[in-house]
Amino acid sequence: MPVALYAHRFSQPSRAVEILLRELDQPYEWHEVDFANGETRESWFTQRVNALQTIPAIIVPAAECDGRETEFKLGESHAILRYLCRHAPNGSAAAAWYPGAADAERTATIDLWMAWHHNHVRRYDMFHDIMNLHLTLPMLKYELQSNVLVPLQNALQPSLATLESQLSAQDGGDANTPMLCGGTQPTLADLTIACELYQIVAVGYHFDRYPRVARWLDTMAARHHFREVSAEIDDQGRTIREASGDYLDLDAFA
Ligand SMILES: N[C@@H](CCC(=O)N[C@@H](CS)C(=O)NCC(=O)O)C(=O)O
Repeated sequence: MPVALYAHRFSQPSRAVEILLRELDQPYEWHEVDFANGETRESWFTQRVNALQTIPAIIVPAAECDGRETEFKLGESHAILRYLCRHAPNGSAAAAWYPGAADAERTATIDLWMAWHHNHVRRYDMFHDIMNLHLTLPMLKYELQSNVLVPLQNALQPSLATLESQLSAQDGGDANTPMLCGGTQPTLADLTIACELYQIVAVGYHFDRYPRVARWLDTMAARHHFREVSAEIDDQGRTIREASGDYLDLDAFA
């Protein structure tokens, strides 16, 4: 039996996990969880899947675990991403994303950017409030833009500047786009941060003021599995832009 993935395509950490499973060519059983309507807080989910009440979450059947007689459950996307790389049947593909003991320094650098992701880029996640603005009454939309989205936009700028400077210090060779931890092979750090930023790009925000970030994100988004798993967020972004784009400052990072 394959790994069971509990997730939703509108959830950034869910997309990161699903893209990695595909990149590692690892079969999975898909279970969509309607997190926006509170399904992660229902007792079946809390008891059977993830006591932390969030997606993504995975359940690894006992037969797939190292010597365990019971299934193994795991939440928190970063923990899941690392676990999948450590236990992937295709070890060499996994090592490219997260080398582990084979390269302690590169792994530590990936860990650093993953930790940074949660405290910076994700902390100023705008998509959640863009959705709130999209779903609310027109008379409240300007208020949400100025009271909620502008502070998030401003708080995100230093993180984008940090990413710009990290990328400018990497060498991808003449024709290639460098990745966050050097070279042109993306790692878990690129995956998790790119999934986060991509969802506001899908709405129509662009990062012209941070050209290296823009180029890096384009390169990540052009990957086959990234594109496929992002199809729903692309559609949702387009819908928001068409219906509510006038209320958003889509040039905030231009
Ligand atoms: N730090 C967690 C964040 C997970 C998270 O916030 N998931 C959201 C969807 S993007 C969720 O499940 N929300 C449901 C809720 O808060 O009720 C991770 O990386 O997995």
